Amino acid sequence: MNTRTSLPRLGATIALSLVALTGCTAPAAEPPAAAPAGEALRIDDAWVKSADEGMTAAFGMLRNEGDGDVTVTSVASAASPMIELHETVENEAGEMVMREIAGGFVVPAGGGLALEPGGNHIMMMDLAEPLRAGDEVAFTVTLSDNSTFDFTAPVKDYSGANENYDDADDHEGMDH
Ligand SMILES: [Cu+2]
Repeated sequence: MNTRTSLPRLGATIALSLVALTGCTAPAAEPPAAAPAGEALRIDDAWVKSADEGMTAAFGMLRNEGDGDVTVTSVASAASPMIELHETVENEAGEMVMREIAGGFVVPAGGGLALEPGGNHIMMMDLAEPLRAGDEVAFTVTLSDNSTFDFTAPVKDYSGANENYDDADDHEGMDH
């Protein structure tokens, strides 16, 4: 009898404590066991393809100097409010098409992952303003442990990298 009446109160007390606890500790989370993945990552020879509007892409060589694989889960930039991580694959018709990569970009421990025209790339879906050769674009990369890594990349003119979109019907005139 006693337990039946006191349990709901106990539950409410626990819930309140949890709210108070998480409210207190949220700004200073527990230190991660390993170094943040963002500290192990760098990008060499980063660049962005110039474009007046719409879509373009960013490339470079991601390098992981850490002991564990690093997974890039998202990339953000003021230059494009929407950015996707794309891979390029051969579809059933034998055409090379690009599509959002499942699970993000995995950069192996001690290794690299190339982002290049015709391969993996950071897809800028909708430019906020024209990107001209010589401009610099700032990016923030978020990794699977929620650490981040910032880099800037110069804009270059490039006539290639005109892959087909996976569902080309929905993206007529797509050119990146
Ligand atoms: Cu793409």
